[in-house]
Amino acid sequence: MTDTIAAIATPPALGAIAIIKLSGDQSLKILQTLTHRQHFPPRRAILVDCFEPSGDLLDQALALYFQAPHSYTGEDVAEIQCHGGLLVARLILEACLKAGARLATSGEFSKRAFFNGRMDLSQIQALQQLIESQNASMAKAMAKQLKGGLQDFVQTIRTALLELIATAEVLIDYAEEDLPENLPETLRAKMRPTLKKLQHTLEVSKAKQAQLEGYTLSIVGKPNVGKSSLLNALLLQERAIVSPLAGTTRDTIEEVVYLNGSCVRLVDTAGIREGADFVESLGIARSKARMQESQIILALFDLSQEMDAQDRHILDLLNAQQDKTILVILNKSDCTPKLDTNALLAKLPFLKAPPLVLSAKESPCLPLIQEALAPFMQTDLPDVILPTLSQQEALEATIAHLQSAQKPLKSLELELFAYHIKDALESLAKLTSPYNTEEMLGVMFSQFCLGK
Ligand SMILES: Nc1nc2c(ncn2[C@@H]2O[C@H](COP(=O)(O)OP(=O)(O)OP(=O)(O)O)[C@@H](O)[C@H]2O)c(=O)[nH]1
Ligand SMILES: [Mg+2]
Repeated sequence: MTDTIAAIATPPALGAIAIIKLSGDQSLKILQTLTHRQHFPPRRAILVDCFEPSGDLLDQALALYFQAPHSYTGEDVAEIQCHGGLLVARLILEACLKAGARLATSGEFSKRAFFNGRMDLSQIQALQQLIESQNASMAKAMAKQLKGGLQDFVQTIRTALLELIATAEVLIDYAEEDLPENLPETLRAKMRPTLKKLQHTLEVSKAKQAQLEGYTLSIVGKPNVGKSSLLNALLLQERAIVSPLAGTTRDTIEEVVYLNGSCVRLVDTAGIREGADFVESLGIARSKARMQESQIILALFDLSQEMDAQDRHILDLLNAQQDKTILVILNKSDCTPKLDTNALLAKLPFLKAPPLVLSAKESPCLPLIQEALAPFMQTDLPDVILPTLSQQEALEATIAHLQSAQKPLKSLELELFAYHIKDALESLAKLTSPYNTEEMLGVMFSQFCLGK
């Protein structure tokens, strides 16, 4: 990979600056060609003029040169920060291409960083998740991981497993009567904290997936309870049509809001009722589907009306969604109350949050709902979180191998025990590096003094 790649690193939109990046052996030479300037001390911002090959001036810019291996990719890297806009950066990029660079493919800078050992796989993945993250605390966790948090985690587990193998291997050749008493229990006890740690990390990683992807919150209820009014109140704008006619909203309406530090997809749904016409029924089917896909449900009931069959139908639907965060909202608190709220809540004994009494018309809905949902949108994240499915699978495999290792312990088959632990090590290595596990194990074992 000795060719030099170039790309515009900033989004194609109007902004104050745009950045063109170069990486590869020719980076400095291309920079010199473009700027008609020879001297670029590394890691210094230099004010330069950028010229087209024809000699026409393109822009005044800041240029930075990073000498290999002290750069993001580990190669010679140059950056040109020019004025933002749709055209200037493109023209500078074209000039770079004419001067000998090749257009980079997506992710190619990071790929080079990986192959040059500047970042391991976990850091690349953390970087990707950091860019994609929809929520502030997840972004922080990923930034930590980018600095090597996952590597430290893997290293700690690896050391613990290597110790287990060492203990087992020393004893493999011993006659059974010479083995220490309670050996299976000793080894199992040694293994327990590691296994617990892995299981906890897996659980948390799966549970926090929603925080990475952003929550979906659906507003459900029978027709006319004020769902669209609540959506508008939360968006602080008249997004959905509100009317006293039951069945006003016929399709789902979705908007993204920023709630408790997370991007939340807010879904207003068609009021759920029996006996609706064909089109409304299609809308109702969508309401139910969106409700099932949500992590959080705002279930609306009308305080100004007595409970009816439609409300009871909603209660049945909620009963089938007990694993979700359900916030019951008793709306129209500005009207004379007729709803028997005790009877209603008795049908929902599994609720984790107390019901919220409000008026979508008159209450400050956004702060009220934000506060009510805060405990369910916890933003404290552990040091290590595995955001990708392949990492979660690697961890699951590690746990499975450790569990398999427990069986041969009973019959004191130490060789088989060590074999499973080695498998666990191999799966564990996939968290940070997808290949070369064989070689890595070789190095690790050579550092480890068996029989000590
Ligand atoms: N008094 C009072 N009226 C409300 C309140 N919230 C909504 N309404 C009224 O209730 C009626 C229905 O409101 P919508 O927001 O359209 O109700 P919806 O649940 O979206 O209804 P569908 O889309 O038909 O399912 C409208 O006339 C609203 O003005 C409230 O808190 N107090
Ligand atoms: Mg509506």
